[in-house]
Amino acid sequence: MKKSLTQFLVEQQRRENAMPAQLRLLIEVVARACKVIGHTVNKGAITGSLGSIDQINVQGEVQKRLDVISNDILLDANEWGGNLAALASEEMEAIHPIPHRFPKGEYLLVYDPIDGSSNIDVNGVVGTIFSVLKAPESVAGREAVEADFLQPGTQQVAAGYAIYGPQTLLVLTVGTGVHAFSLDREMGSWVQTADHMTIPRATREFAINMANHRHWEAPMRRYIDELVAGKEGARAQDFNMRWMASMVGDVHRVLTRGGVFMYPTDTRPNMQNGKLRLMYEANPMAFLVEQAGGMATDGKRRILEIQPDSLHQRVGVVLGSTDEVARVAEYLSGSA
Ligand code: AHM
Ligand code: MG
Repeated sequence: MKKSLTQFLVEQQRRENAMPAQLRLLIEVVARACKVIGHTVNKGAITGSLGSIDQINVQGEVQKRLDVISNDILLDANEWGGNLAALASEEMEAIHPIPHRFPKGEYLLVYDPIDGSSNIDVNGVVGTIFSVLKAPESVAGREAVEADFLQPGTQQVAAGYAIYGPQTLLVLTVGTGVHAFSLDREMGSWVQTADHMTIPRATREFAINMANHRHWEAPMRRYIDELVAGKEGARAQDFNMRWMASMVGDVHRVLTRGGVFMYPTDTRPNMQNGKLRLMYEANPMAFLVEQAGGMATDGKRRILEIQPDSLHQRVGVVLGSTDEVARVAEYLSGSA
């Protein structure tokens, strides 16, 4: 019989430097919520979950109905369980401390309930990204505040994503490699289908939104132009391009067969800090990518070492196969 998520987590708990029981329970609750989100994504128009609602989120983006539904599913599943001191999400401007009627736990959960929202209505790949941090000890005697969340990604104790594609998968790290679990719909359980996923150092595949080419800084344009020039250019080899407009989908491909994924900062006034969010997009993905032997940088700094100064802060992202990520970083830092 294949290993279930529960068995995997119990084994992690029994290791030396074991994962605490509260963290295991928290991951189980998140995984359960992702099953419900996956079910809702799958039902689509049958249950009326597609389309936009008349509401703008903190990022100034029109919220999709599924963004709001999925945010509520994660909130409802997690707030009563006693594992968290607070939650925060792309879809909520402020953090959500655990209400007084529920016991408070030791962890903080940050998530993007539906990443790749523009894919919802076209039946493209979407996912849920999450990151778990330990709350400062002082939180035991007071209400959690945003400052408690502002820890660099190196402090994450778990991170992962659920991907709602042809198969529904949960890809997880608790700092002991990257492991994938497939949702067996008939059984209703997560079954381990990959362990110690690794990203090859070298790749000939890249992912970037080429429509932004004219806005990029010169070093970024140089790097991509060299890839596109293929055999006839400076790299003397052909590269292939993929872009799913869903970070979960694109990063899943990178974890599966290698590649370099980029959403760089650019010269537009609203893009000088990039598009993707540090705390619930870049950090969890950077943790996974590093655990799989890859590299993740904003072009100049290791993403996991960036000290956040606000919950919804954005960051440039270059991640994946080490040889290519290192080359982009060299170009961007002016050392090549
Ligand atoms: P979202 O969280 O609002 O869905 O935005 C993040 C998404 C990423 O999943 C994806 O890599 C990127 O935005 C796509 O951007 P673009 O529409 O510029 O291709
Ligand atoms: Mg989103």
